[in-house]
Amino acid sequence: MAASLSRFQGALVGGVIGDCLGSEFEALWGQKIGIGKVMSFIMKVEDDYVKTGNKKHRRNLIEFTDDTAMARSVTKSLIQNRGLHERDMAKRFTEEYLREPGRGYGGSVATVFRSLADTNYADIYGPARAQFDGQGSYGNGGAMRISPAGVFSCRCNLDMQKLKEMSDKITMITHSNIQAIQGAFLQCYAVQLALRMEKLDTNKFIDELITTMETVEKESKGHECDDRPGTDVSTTTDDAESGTGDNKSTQTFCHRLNKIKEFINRDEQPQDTEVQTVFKFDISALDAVPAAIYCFLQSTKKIRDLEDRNEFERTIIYSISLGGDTDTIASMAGSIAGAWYGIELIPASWQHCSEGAYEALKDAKEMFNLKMENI
Ligand code: F2R
Ligand code: MG
Ligand code: MG
Ligand code: MG
Repeated sequence: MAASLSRFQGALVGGVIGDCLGSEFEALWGQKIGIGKVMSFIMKVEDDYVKTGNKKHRRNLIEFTDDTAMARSVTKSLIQNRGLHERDMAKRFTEEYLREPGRGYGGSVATVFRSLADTNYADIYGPARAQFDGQGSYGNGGAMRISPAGVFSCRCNLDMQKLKEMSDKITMITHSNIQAIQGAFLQCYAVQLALRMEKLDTNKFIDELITTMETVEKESKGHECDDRPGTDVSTTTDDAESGTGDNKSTQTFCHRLNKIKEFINRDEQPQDTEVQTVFKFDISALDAVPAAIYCFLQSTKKIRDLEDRNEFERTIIYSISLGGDTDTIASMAGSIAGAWYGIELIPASWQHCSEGAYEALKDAKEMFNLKMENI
């Protein structure tokens, strides 16, 4: 079944809202946030909307960050070119960064943009490959912007393999590390799946992600999807050293996805500390993407202290409350939730206060109305 306009809009606007609202808490690394603090902030946003209504000049517009800046480039490039045009995409990322470098970009990705501009885009993928002494960035910057590609894929019926090719190419413009590439694909595929699934079945959803990532991780040499001790799948810090009890065998997307399945099938909502220990909510793609998927799926059920909030609202508030990379995780969870529930579940007040939400609404319509025969 073809996805509706409402779900296209939900996916793109949901991503912007998560970024804007989550960015208020992004700087609080290591601090406990919790539902109470997020709710105080959300209630101020909603109160402000009641006072200012639909006035054209919004008083407290919350600015979007790099997540939305880059996602917008993905959206606009795919629309303009009716598909992937790597040079155009790289140019949009770079020009956007050079126009507004203060949007809270990752610590190292600016090097890629400067190098692309300095070399006049001679080698689109070269600068990213050179990052971190040739290891490439494992940051979540590829995943945080990829959702529009998942939406676009529903317009031109891309199968899994073609979607992966597109996602990989968009990601590799800035991120060449295998974890960043796989994490971006997982996010992209989750958005596509949310858009095309007719019935809300969380176990079917997570099972399809697990099956898909088993294939993806098996195909990547040295990244087998199993828990054999010693499987060398990580270029991040071995968590055994950091006292979390993890080891390299847990550093796969499949391992995290299976944890999600276990968590969402419990009778009781897991304690925050347990969730944070397993998913970490960090800046790496391996931590952030499963964290976002978990928040979305757990929020299909009631969340403690959020009994009077709808499923989309729960997804965003719960994601932010768990701390860490709040803008990015809420943005990715927001895209999946928006794709699943549609624009109707996104409060008008949240859209009103978030810079870029109305533009995302328009972009989604444009993408939805693309003529199939031209693609
Ligand atoms: N940068 C942030 N948040 C920090 C606070 C911003 C604040 N508002 C401000 O303005 O100062 N958020 C944004 O960055 C994340 C996406 O990052 P991206 O695009 O992946 O960037 P980068 O630079 O490639 O990687 C991020 C950091 O990860 C570490 N790292 C990555 N790969 C590594 C490797 N192979 N070896 C060692 N370290 C590696 C580095 O510390 C990088 O700087 C999103 O959260 C977005 O919201
Ligand atoms: Mg950001
Ligand atoms: Mg950094
Ligand atoms: Mg972030």
